[in-house]
Amino acid sequence: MRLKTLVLASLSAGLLLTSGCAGTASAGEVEVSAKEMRFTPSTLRVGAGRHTITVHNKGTLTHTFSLNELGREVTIHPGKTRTLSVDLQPGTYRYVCRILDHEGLGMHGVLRVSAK
Ligand SMILES: [Cu+2]
Repeated sequence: MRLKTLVLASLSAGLLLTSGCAGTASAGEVEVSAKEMRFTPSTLRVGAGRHTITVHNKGTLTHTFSLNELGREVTIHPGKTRTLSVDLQPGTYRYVCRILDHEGLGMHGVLRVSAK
């Protein structure tokens, strides 16, 4: 599913993008859900540049969304939403939950950033 047009339209309209099952976006908003014990989607694809990653905790435990290589992290309590603004260079970055052994239990994903 190509989201570029939708993302741009959503941004210009000031609407919240609800990407649902899609894990691809070219600019702006990226949405991730955290729930025991996985992130959805577990692969995110974006173009290089500045992005706001919105993380929804739909579970019953506290989780983190941690981009260890970038030294960036948010902690999200159950039922809450946190956002993280990141300036992304092309590359592949792993995101994990750093609570206890959540990563080992499946809370990890990959953020793939392509050159524009
Ligand atoms: Cu967790």
